[in-house]
Amino acid sequence: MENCRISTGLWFSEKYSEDAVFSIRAVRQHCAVQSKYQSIEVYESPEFGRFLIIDGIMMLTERDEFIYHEMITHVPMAVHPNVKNVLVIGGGDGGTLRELSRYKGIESIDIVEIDEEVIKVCKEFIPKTACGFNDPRVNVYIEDGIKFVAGCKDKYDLIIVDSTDPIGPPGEGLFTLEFYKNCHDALRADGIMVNQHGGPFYEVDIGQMKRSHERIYKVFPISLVYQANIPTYASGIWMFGFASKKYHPIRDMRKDWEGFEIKTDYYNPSLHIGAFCLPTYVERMLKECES
Ligand code: AG3
Repeated sequence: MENCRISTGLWFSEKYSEDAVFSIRAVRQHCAVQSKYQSIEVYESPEFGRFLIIDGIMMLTERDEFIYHEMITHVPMAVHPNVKNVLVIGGGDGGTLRELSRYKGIESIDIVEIDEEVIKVCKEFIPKTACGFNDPRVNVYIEDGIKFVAGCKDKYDLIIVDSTDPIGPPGEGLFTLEFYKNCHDALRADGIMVNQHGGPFYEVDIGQMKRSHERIYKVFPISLVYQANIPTYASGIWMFGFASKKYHPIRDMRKDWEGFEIKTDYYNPSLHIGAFCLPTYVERMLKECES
């Protein structure tokens, strides 16, 4: 069977556990940088286009990044009735900024990225997402997001935590109770926080998902988890946290989102509702964290 054979060449592999890996054939490595914080690589692949790896973990591919960036952005934007000031923590590739920039009503978008190298690399090699930095409403802060939010009170309508995984700095501090409390306080009385929430399948990802939910649940009166199918993240199912002071993600959905006429390839209002319906094994794990 010709199509079952693995050809030789340059393969990028991410280890999902001791016993499972995911591999993508690359035809070229565009860059490999060791910043003060992490290793950053960009490859070119026939199947997924360019892809960004940080510390050996897949951050995005050109082919499926739309799923992650649409879901982390349009879900809260389709709930909050009047988002004017947004804070993005992490997200140095610019994909979340690109999606936010589609909303004319937003007045300012602050992004706090700790690692300037991520922005530089993406501006050079991944313009598909880095174009998000071109919006004049975007203000870039090269700082530690943890410290940045600790200094903000009652300032944002929406905070999007577009972080790496909580394995070592800089990602780790973005999953602590203290950080979530600070995000809560940095939001206005009807603010929403959305975060990258780990995966429900492999052991390391489950740990991240459970810890995140356990802590966010303690801090926000409304704390729900939603999913998206992301082919290049471990197991293909990935979670987002929806934490809110006032609005419920389904009951308070805007009726007029389609009126914005934003062209999406994954998100739509029916899927928005469906994304909060979780598989039983995931629901069960999340329930365990809610005591
Ligand atoms: N933010 C990182 C997602 C982490 C995915 N983790 C994983 N696959 N183990 C994505 C960057 C896109 N803005």
